[in-house]
Amino acid sequence: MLKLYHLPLSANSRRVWIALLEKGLPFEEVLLKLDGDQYQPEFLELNPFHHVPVLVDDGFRVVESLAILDYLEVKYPIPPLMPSEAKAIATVRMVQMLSITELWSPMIRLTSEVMGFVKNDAEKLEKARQQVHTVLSFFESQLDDSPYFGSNHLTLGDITAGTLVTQLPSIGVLLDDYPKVIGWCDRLMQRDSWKATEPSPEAIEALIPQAKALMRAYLT
Ligand SMILES: N[C@@H](CCC(=O)N[C@@H](CS)C(=O)NCC(=O)O)C(=O)O
Repeated sequence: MLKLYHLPLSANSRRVWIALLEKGLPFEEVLLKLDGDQYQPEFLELNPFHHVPVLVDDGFRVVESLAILDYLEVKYPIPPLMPSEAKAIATVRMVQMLSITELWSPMIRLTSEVMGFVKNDAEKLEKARQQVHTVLSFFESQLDDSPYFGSNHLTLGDITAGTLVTQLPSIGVLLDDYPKVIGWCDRLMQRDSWKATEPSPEAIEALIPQAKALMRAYLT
């Protein structure tokens, strides 16, 4: 039985959760609060970097959300969430890597500002906004006429980027200049996996103290 250690509200966790649902795989959940429980020795043994998500499959442990997605795709290939053609694979991987390396960090800064967690200086905020818009412009160009990144079907690129991009309006980044991105977000949010994993306002409220501590540690 697959075991997922996660925090449902974390975008890093949510992308694995969505992939499991899309593939129809049953799994056991171990919920962390990230209020210090990620430093418990049993969890550090699983992930010395004290991060969720962690997947354990029949005694085999995988950390890092993108590695987990790759593992699930190869071990449980039906339905496929990865195209097989060279250009499509490149598109999916670009979108995944840019989500992690270029989008996540400025989103943390903008979230910390909207929530009032950190006093950000104006220059850093402007830079964060620009970084997000550079990614959005690139994503808009990558969608071409296909409904998903590199494919007519949902891919790991959509799941990885979608767990971040669909949250942008809630931190003050409007998508108005990116009509293809808007249409793509709408398609994602109509999926059962997206609806089942959408964070509720109550869950977001309950996470505020941990989110504040984690973002302060990340940004300062
Ligand atoms: N690169 C990692 C990032 C994981 C990550 O940063 N997880 C955060 C939650 S969003 C976490 O567990 N933070 C707890 C901590 O740093 O102590 C991945 O993609 O899995």
